[in-house]
Amino acid sequence: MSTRSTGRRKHGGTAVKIVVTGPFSAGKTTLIRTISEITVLSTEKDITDDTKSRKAETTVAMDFGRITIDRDLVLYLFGTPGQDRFDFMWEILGEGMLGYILLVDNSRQDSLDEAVGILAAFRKMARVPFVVALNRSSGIAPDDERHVREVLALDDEVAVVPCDATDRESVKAVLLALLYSVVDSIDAAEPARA
Ligand SMILES: Nc1nc2c(ncn2[C@@H]2O[C@H](COP(=O)(O)OP(=O)(O)OP(=O)(O)O)[C@@H](O)[C@H]2O)c(=O)[nH]1
Ligand SMILES: [Mg+2]
Repeated sequence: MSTRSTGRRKHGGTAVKIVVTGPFSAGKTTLIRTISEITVLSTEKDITDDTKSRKAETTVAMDFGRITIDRDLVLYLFGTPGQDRFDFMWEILGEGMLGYILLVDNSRQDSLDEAVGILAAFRKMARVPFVVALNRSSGIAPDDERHVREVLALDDEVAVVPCDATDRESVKAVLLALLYSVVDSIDAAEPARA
């Protein structure tokens, strides 16, 4: 499948697709709502199974938001469902993405464990840049980062960044980390001509 596509927009800027994925209740919908300049289209439904004790609603199809970086670049943000009974949506939403954010709830070990399978599915789907954002954390201790890198088997070039999905500046920093990774991957693929 195609792994990277960009759309030219009317005024000449570029629109790219970014996916926000991660385990159940990691904060994906919150992150997109925090940063989006348009009202986020969310498909949340009441939870009826035993995960109800954790929260009332879950994303069943997708979240959709938009953020204009500057006149040349607009990001379309697609949030996935976190529950694996909706995992058929991951591939649909991943089609054509420039890169993705793997959001993990840093306050719960089971969130990191759940992220392993999601990352495996995304890596299989597309070889595009991604960053790991640790939600509900203002900073990351070196030991915590080592642990996350080990559990997710991350290459050195994959950034692991702290995140507060309720804070606009924090979400911006996560998106920037992803955009830097995208630029680095383009530089690596196209070495400067002598
Ligand atoms: N304190 C704090 N709460 C957060 C943060 N991010 C999310 N939450 C809360 O955590 C709960 C889950 O957040 P959601 O945004 O629904 O998580 P999700 O990843 O979209 O969940 P699913 O779609 O069910 O997988 C909500 O009650 C949020 O208000 C955060 O950074 N800090
Ligand atoms: Mg959600």
